[in-house]
Amino acid sequence: MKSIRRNTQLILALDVTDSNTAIKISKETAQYVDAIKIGYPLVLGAGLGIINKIYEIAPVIADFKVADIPNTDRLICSQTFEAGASAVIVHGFTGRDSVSECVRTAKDFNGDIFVVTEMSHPGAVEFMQPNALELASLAVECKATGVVAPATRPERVKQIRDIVGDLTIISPGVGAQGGSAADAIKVGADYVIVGRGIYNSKNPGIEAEKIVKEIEKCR
Ligand code: 3DU
Repeated sequence: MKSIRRNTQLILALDVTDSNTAIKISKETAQYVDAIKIGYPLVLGAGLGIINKIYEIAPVIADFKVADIPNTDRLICSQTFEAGASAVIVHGFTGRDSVSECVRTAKDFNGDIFVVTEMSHPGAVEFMQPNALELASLAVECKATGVVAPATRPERVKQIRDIVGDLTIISPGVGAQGGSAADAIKVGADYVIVGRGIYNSKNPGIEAEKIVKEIEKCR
């Protein structure tokens, strides 16, 4: 299985809902992204087979925010890895047994698990923010590959970095949600995730290249 690359530090969030558009944008942006993150919008629109089609273009992160009992989590993760995903995003609030089961399942496929800490939208301050640092610790304890942390709150990415050490931080919220790629990278994100800012633009390739250049300046 292809691992997520470490070249540009940009991950495309491909939340379009039809297969042809998804493939077209994947091809246009492939040289600028280290992985393509897909989730329910695309899989519900195009079917699970879309994972394999995109995998031929770039490594795929399946953002299914898995949040169930360990047995159900195992079934969801194994189906997703079998479909060709290189990584699966899971919630941590379900507890260590559920997260550990996801990590165990990922190992069977040589895949990665990323645990959500604090989400990037305003509502995340209600229930997620008070628990985000503990969720970050849980990801370390369960030996996840990394965590998802909010580019909309760089100060939180910094705090989460202090907790997760050398785990990988992937950071959504750049562009449409108001976060900046440079700020997120400067405070310790390994990758920024950008969706609408790229796939809604007239020329997704050019937009992706712009963000990559912005990231390069921070190195
Ligand atoms: O706002 P954008 O269009 O750039 O998309 C961001 C993507 O990242 C989108 O797929 C969303 O579901 C996902 N995401 C967050 O935005 C925030 C999180 O905390 C976790 C995932």
